[in-house]
Amino acid sequence: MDFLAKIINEKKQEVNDMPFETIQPLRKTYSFYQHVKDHPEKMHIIGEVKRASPSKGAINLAVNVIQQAKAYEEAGVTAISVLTDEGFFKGSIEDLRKVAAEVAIPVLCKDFILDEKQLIRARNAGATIILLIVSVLTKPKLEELYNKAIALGLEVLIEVHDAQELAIAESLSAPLIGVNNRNLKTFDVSIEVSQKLGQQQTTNAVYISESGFSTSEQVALVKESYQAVLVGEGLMRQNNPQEKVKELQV
Ligand code: IGP
Repeated sequence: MDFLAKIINEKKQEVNDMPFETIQPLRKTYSFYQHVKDHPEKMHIIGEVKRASPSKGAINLAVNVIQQAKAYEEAGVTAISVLTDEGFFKGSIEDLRKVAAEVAIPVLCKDFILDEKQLIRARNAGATIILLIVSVLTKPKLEELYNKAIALGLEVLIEVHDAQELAIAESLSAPLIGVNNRNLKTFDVSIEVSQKLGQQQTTNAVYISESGFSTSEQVALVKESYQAVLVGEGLMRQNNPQEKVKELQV
């Protein structure tokens, strides 16, 4: 079984056991999409709080998530992503809740979302953006969750990894499209994935290149076709994440 299949197997069980929460008020912040459109001159950065990953093991297990997120915010990131998967990434919804309570900017719930219960849980914890990964959902399920998330007032980042998936995201007129440079089945990372798909964008979406960034030279490679980059490990391994965010701004 590949990595992704293992993750999804466990996630199905987790979601099964998850209670249906009552809906709490949406946390107030700006729209990530609108903010990027209003500031087209710069390369936006989404800083990710990521303790560990299935491919790398521990990255920064004992991180103080609030300190880390505040460092990102002070350095000028446009949003913060928090890995909430416990089994494979050692994150938690509590990590997201803590971060969202302490920052003013949009927070993305980074998880493998399969069910509406996860949308409500993310919103109640303070997320204003959620991730939907095309390769783990059927087209009808993707559309259903996309529409439910919008109805909940959430912004949706649709993640793709190849041209076929990109076409699906674009067919939904998704405002936020993420191209993951990492293949979730093998965990191989190549920024060329974003460069190649950069040629195939056909909508007015905000395009975000995700994974594998640790230098400003790498960020510059995707500057032409992408308005934002999402950076996890490259910031989590730094003693001074704030300095690193500034360095990556090209
Ligand atoms: C961050 P990196 O290489 O900077 O640590 O990658 C982010 O893109 C990655 O964590 C990610 C991810 C995902 C994790 C992208 N899509 C989906 C879990 C699920």
